[in-house]
Amino acid sequence: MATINKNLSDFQHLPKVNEKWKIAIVKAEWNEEITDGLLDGAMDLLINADVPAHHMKTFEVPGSFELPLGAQWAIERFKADAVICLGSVIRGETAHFDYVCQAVSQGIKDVSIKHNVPVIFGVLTDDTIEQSRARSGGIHGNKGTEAAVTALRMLHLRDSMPSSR
Ligand code: DLZ
Repeated sequence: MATINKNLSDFQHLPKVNEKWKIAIVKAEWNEEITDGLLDGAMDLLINADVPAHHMKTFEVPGSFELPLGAQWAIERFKADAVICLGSVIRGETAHFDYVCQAVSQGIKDVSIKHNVPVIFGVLTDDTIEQSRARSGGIHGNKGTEAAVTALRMLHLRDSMPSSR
């Protein structure tokens, strides 16, 4: 999340991209105005970082609740090295907010650990749509851009970490 202390959207020094890395984006259709903004931010970053077009693929799921399974399929079938999950959950008047947020955050973490693949949490969890607009290309930056930076940084870390004891 973009904050006054840390705004990854301003990240200037991207790790060098290995042209073999395959990156999947899984985007929720729910609150599409917001998730389209997140997708634009993520795609712009990956293109500017020179990720080859044929190694990027976007998959759509109905809502944020479906992001973890979409990520799992992207790993198993597209053989993604990293998955960027993009969603927008807005509190509104319903207890759905808490159930969806809890399930998505746990589910994304579970898929990541199970498959040993970075699955990035690019899900906005806001009280109002105005807050979400501010974080999907508005005054507080773009969480989708930050999620893409995080994916590249994790792959760089994976490939640079010594594997010997
Ligand atoms: C049902 C629901 C509600 C109330 N709110 C949101 C939301 O703010 N953001 C979102 O991505 N999805 C929402 N959903 C849909 C659920 O994620 C899910 O798609 C359905 O419950 C079907 O499993």
